[in-house]
Amino acid sequence: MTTNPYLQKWVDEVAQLTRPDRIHWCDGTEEERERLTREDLERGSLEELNQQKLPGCYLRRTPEHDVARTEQLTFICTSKKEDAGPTNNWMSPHDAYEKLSMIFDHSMVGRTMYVIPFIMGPVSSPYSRIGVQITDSNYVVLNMRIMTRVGKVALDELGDDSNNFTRCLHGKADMDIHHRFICHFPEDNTVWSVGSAYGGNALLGKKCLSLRIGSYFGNKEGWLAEHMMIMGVEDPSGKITYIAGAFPSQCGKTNLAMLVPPVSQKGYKVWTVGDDIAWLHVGLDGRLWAINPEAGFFGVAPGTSYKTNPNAMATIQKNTIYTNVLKTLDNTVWWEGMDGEPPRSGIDWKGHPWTPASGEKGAHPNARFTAPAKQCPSISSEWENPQGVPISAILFGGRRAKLNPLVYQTFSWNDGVYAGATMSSETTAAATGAVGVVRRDPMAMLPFCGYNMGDYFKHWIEMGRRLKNPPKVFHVNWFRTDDSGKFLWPGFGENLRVLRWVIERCEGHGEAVESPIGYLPKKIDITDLSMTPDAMSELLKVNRNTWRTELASQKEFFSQFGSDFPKELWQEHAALENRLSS
Ligand code: GTP
Ligand code: SPV
Ligand code: MN
Repeated sequence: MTTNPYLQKWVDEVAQLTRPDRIHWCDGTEEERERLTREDLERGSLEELNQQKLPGCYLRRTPEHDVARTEQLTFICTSKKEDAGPTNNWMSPHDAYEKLSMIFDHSMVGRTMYVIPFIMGPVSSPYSRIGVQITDSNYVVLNMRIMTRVGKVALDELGDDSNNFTRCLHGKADMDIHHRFICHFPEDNTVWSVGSAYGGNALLGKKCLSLRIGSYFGNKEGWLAEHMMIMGVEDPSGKITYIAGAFPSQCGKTNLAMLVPPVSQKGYKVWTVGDDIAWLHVGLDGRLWAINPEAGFFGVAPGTSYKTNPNAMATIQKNTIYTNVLKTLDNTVWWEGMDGEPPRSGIDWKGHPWTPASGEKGAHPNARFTAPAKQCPSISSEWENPQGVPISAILFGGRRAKLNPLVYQTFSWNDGVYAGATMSSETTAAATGAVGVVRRDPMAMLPFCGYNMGDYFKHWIEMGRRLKNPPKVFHVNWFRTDDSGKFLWPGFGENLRVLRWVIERCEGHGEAVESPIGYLPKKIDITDLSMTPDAMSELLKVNRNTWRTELASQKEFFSQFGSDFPKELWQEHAALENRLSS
């Protein structure tokens, strides 16, 4: 399928190592999808769902130990350990190649090795990047075909004599968690992942290329690869403001990107550009421009409903792969938080008979849907614009029950970088490990930064110097709770009320009150909301004592970077300390 000598040589080398029975070059055609699907249906690793109700939709159940990203098995393999920084797991490239080669050795005997050329980013965008993933998993191919632009279009873009593509090697091997490693070799523009077929571990265009490898190149080349959704908010006059938002995994990016304005917000529309990843470049106009490198959504199923996210529900009615959801008696799908009553019985994500009384979750808390972005009713007409969209505001946010107010605007770009660098959030089911524990997650990139995070902060500061018109930077928190643990803010569509203040601030007119941490809204429109003024003032409360404790914890976090840390963020830290004590 290609005459590119670099690509041919690499595919030969991998085949020598893994010894597949067959090699198949993915062309991205419909026949290919049908054949791969049929094979998986025959093997029982995919189940056909009700084709009247959910045409083109299939269900996959993964092994119980392979349901989320495994951060402890994810490594940045740079020649020097300090280049990976204190927040990443590190392995030397030599050790990693050796260790993983042993696992990959003959691991594809009896299997087909798929070669998937893919583009991250719109076709013929100067900001897009080419990857080629090798895998022995049909499921991974089927997902990659939705999440990226695959086949001939990618080979054409790569050309006959370019070596400029990310080599993404993936294999199931024996699927033993003790033989699972997700290793990144940014110096070689290479990813090797073995032993998992789940999402971010296995769809290597996503977190591995677009964030870990991407951020490494972004630092070298002067752009940013971020864990951000991108949305356009159209006001009643037709003016569209583009906003990018970084929230940790399972903290509301997809929902915000697909927001449906409530009836009280007449004349507003929201357009979805991306729901998980943004690549940001400095434009000739001195603004920050964003593309979405992905072509699909790998979204969280639980909590998704016609009430919370109707655009997502509409998107996933066809051509969707569901992973680890509950299957109902009529072969449709269900998960916790879906509309209406739970089904009276079904087959749970583990493949066992389930009833609401069984006391078990029907869907895994990190159950997901994979669906083409173009099926989304709110998809922006600009989502494949090769130049991207100009960003007016950046939102940082997370789940913090008590600390952060609903929204505040930072004082400057550097103060905004500080707000991003000090982000913290309660952990979720998107990664294995305890759920609900507060951890620092700078810019929602803690698990995804492909180099030393201290240098990453410096790079953010440097980007600000190059932006004549930088976006305004805000912090949001949809997850603040009252004393009984209930969310104070209705969230979802109602978040538009907060975005309206954000946009007013970008335009220079929204009214604000200054607080030690930043500008708070003088007023958020709560017409038609059953919210008490007390709840609103609780939502916007900045408790000086809690923030002083927070400062100490930030200091501890910053200190681990030693000299690899921008002095500007220490200055912002000191400035906040001063404002809190004055
Ligand atoms: P990843 O795909 O893991 O990166 O997640 P994400 O950041 O895209 O989060 P997503 O939008 O899928 O939301 C995660 C969970 O949070 C879902 O169960 C949502 O229903 C819930 N959620 C999203 N937005 C809100 C909100 O505004 N308020 C509340 N209370 N919950 C929300
Ligand atoms: C996340 O965990 O942030 C996700 C899902 O978007 S995964 O692709 O598994 O990383
Ligand atoms: Mn994500």
